[in-house]
Amino acid sequence: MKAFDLGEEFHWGAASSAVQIEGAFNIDGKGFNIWDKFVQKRRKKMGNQTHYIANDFYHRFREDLLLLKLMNLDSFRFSISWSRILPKLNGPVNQLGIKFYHEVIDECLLLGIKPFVTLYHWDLPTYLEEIGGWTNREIIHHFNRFVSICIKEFGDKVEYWMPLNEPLVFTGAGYLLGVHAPGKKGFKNFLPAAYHAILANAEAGRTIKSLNSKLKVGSTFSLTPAFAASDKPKDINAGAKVNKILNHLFLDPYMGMPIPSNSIKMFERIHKYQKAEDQLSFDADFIGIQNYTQEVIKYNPFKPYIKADLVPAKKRNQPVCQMGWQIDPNSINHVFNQLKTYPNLPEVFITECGIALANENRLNQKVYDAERISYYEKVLSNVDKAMCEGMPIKGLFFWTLHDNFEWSKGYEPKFGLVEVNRTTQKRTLKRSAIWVRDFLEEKERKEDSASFLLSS
Ligand code: PNW
Repeated sequence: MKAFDLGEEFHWGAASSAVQIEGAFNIDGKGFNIWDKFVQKRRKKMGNQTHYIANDFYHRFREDLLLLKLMNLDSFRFSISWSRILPKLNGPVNQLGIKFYHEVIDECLLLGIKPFVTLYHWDLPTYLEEIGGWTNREIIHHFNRFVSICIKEFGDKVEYWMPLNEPLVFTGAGYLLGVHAPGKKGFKNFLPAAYHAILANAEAGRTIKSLNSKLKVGSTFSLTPAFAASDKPKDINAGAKVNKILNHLFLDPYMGMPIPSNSIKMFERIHKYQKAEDQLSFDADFIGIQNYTQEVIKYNPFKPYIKADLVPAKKRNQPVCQMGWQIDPNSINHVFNQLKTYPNLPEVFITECGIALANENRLNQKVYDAERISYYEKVLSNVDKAMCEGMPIKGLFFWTLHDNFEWSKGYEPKFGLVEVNRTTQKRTLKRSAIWVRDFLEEKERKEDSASFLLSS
């Protein structure tokens, strides 16, 4: 088995988010968030699947953190549920929520696992959505209050902080396409939501640094390479536009470059929300990149504003995962090429990467997910290569620790290294989890003997 080099200081982790694993959606003082509401409304459409119990991480986190340990992972990425900490508009802090996250963090530290905390993984409190959510500029103030509370509580135990998870996905799916909570549609919602997410991202970073300059701060961005379907100028133009939206709209201003608002006529309106004093860039300690696939784009004159369409992977006869996404572990190489163009690139963490596969290959109660292993092997060798060429990658998080609630798609897509029985909550390591355990063990053995040889 190959032991990837990737240096000794590399962080190996698994990633997760509150809505997708915690459950306990209405106990111990937690308030409602937009996903609680969205799922309640669409319950029938979703075949009665809810995140109300999910993986019951709220009660089983000790067992789950042991699973990380068992796989020799040294880091855990999870998110803090905003409405568990602040259940009411301008109301008091929910001490039971605070206690829960202290317990999770303490357990991580006890086991020698580094906590990496996301502050917003899409679960806006409903009381904020009632006043417009991300479309209302007041979100900046509310998010900063939540961020400050978390930093004051947990900042002396947690070094790595990620203000936002994938601003493109929660604004695009939630405020443009309406397929994620809060289910809003159209540019009139998307443009202000996107602008306020860009600003909130930078403001939250500054808030964290002003409270404790030693903390490491960086947001996470979904980066999905987009290619033109043909050499025709119209397709090339369509591909370039979609590339700007998918890969530049949020990352560029964070890195100190202009919002690429000239790529689509409609996007110029984003500046309506901008005030002269707004500082959209942030001098981040790191950025988190999340890549799952790539897209192919063709010109479509009937698509309002964008005039472009994705060509589904299936139509292109490409292998797909359960999400319908093209399986291509080499997509990440294009992301690295994009990152090389930023002159001030900070450290990079791959804060998510993964593949959704049905747990069908069973033998003797075990899940043989060979395709996940070969996917990760290829991703890791691409990461290895990029690092050899000088890309400052400092860690990688598998998405995800265990099969969980995949948002609007419910429990069908399975991204986990660990299987969860939905009736009994029993956890079973998949073959890929054993593979992670073994190659990390092998890596450690090699490092030990190398340092022994060097010291003798
Ligand atoms: C991420 N895309 O979302 C999220 O951070 C996770 O919560 C989620 O479970 C995971 O990926 C798998 O879906 C994405 O369209 C949603 O390229 C959409 C895309 C990428 C990531």
